[in-house]
Amino acid sequence: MDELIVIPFSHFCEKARWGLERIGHPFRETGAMPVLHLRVAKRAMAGAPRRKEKHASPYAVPILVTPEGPVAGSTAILDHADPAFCGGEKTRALIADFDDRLGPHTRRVAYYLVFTTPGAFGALVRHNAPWWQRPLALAAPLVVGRMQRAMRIDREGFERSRARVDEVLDEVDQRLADGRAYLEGDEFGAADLAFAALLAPVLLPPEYGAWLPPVERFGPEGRALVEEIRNRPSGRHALRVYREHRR
Ligand SMILES: N[C@@H](CCC(=O)N[C@@H](CS)C(=O)NCC(=O)O)C(=O)O
Repeated sequence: MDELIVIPFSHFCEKARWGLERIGHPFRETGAMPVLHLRVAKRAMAGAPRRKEKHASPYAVPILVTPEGPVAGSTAILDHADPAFCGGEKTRALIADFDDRLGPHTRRVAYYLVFTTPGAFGALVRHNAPWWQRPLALAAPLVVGRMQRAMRIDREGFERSRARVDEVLDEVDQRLADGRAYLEGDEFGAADLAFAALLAPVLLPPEYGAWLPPVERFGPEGRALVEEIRNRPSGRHALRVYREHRR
């Protein structure tokens, strides 16, 4: 059976996991915490051509390990499982745009909120890590420091990324303004899945495929941010997509 290597709470991993489940492609999941994922990913990618990722390292997850070799990247994984799943050119362009302009920025915003909330990163580890990686929670300050540097997670980055998320949400609000039920019309599709998964770190939908902190855990700034996103048309759309299509 194919093995999906993930950082369990990562939203790009959620996109792949949700898509594979929907397609009905059998897989088992191997989870690793950030930084520890590097070893697992390097082993999985051994011998494969080096990837160039715009917003992540060459060892970014998700990676699907298949008998034919590793498949890296959420969309490539879905294509491997079902070449028709991501639809035609227009849908693919929309998904690629969410990958590029939404995912990296929701991640930075969410990590900033987690890193500035006492105990939140440790809780993410304790709830999501395989048992033998749980002691990592004790080394949280070291791991957090490394992640902050690697992903430029600071106040300035948070504010810049927050504005970028809003830009994409404005566009999605606009797209939904004609009353359509889904991003591309009447039917749920891969673009809805990608959008909802990549927005999830700042939406915190209860149906998410890994443990995310409940909104009450954050301070006033984080709670207000999540509530604001949940209450705009694009946020309501993603919440509904989770409620009606995640399981
Ligand atoms: N374009 C990639 C992005 C994947 C990505 O950014 N993965 C992040 C987790 S959200 C990661 O593995 N970061 C750690 C690293 O880059 O080593 C995809 O669609 O899968």
